[in-house]
Amino acid sequence: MKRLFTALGLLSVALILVACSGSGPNSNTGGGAGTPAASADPRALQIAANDLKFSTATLEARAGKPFQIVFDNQEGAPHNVSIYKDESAAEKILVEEPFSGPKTVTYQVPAQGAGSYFFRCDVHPEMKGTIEVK
Ligand SMILES: [Cu+2]
Repeated sequence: MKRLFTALGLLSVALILVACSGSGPNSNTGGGAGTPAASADPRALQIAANDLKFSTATLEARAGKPFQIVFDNQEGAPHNVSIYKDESAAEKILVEEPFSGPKTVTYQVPAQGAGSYFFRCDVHPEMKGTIEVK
């Protein structure tokens, strides 16, 4: 029985070590709120929402490579960052559930070809911008 407790003790130490080693040099991803599995890529695109506005209207990503968007919703109003082929929003590239802040969520965006893409908050369509992929 004593051996079992020792094993459990070692296991919890291991879990704590794993939990602590998760945060890399990028400290911009909030206090462990968002998605637990995704460790933030240092090249991840950064965008925030506050006062019903995005912090930027232009994002840039590399063509042919999956990329991440770290979205920091700083207010209680629900927002998302949805990506569409163009402003008609007819062709979806990434559409995730809007969420209320303050909270940071990291989106995983599949690789895209070079071009100019449209993003918006689906709740507030006047919150919008362009992702340049090149
Ligand atoms: Cu919104």
